[in-house]
Amino acid sequence: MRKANIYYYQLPMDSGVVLRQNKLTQREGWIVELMENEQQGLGEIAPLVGFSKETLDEAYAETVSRLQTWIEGGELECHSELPSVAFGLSMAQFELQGLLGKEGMYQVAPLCSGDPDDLFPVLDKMEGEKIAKIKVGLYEPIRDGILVNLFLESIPDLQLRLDANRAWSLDKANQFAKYVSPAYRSRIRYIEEPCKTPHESITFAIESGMAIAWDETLQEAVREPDFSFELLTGAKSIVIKPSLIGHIDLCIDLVQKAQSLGLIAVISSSIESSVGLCQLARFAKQYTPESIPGLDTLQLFKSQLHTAWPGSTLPVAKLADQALIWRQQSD
Ligand code: OSB
Ligand code: MG
Repeated sequence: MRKANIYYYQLPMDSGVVLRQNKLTQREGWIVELMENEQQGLGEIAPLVGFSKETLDEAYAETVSRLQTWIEGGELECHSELPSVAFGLSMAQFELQGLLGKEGMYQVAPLCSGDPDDLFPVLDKMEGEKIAKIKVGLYEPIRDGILVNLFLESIPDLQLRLDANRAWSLDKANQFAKYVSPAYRSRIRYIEEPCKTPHESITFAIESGMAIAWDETLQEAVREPDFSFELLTGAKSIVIKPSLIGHIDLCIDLVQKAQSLGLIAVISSSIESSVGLCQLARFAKQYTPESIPGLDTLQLFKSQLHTAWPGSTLPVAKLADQALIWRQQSD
């Protein structure tokens, strides 16, 4: 017998979370629950406002039609033009089939605001490499350069991932690079999307000698009909956000292509609830055990959902207390 449920969740966020132009005061999405032969699989389908092209309603409509076919005995079609749907359905099926590893990589790269003092206690608890992520490009490049120097100077074994979200012109990116002491540059693992265009970012990488990573460019590239991974090799790393990329088979394929070409793949969050986030930690342990995932986004929530992130002190809301919007079972 097959059973499927779709829950709607709404979780309060820390009031200070700003994403692009939007202030995110709550996060909402769908949790799909599949059951068959005493097995269960969960999937989170949560388009992120400002980042996903699809809306919550579009994702819901597509999800219902896929689940309906599955309940009637057909295949669960997990491929979709809507990345959040492809990710959530494929992950639910992956878990249902027992293919998702049990262990997770819960050691993540801390996302830090502006103060090195906040980072010390977190880094103290990190085993192995100490890697943190800082957003840049929000203020003047000189300020970012000074801040990065300050972090690297005050924490000698720290390495940084920076993320400019395409904020800089080539000129501003070069100004930033100029302000980072040459002695510290090698401790910047990469800058994600430094410039407005991928072309400028590559020019920046060549001119400055600093490594770059693709995030937005990867999301755009995989949607191209004649996508070729080779076009991405100007970067040192790729950041894979499965909710924005799509089917986990595509994510696995990207990880393997990256590894075969000497790029590092970093599994990252699209601010999923702890349901999706814990699955991403398990996925990262399974497929990218060498690279610390970018999953430090639970701290943006006021509550977890269903699955508790190891070590988190946030309260855990029950799935059964969320709105059960749709349910079906086969005869
Ligand atoms: O800019 O990389 C981003 C989360 C949601 C939307 C966009 C971004 C992010 C993150 C996730 O930064 C955390 C990480 O990558 O470490
Ligand atoms: Mg990014």
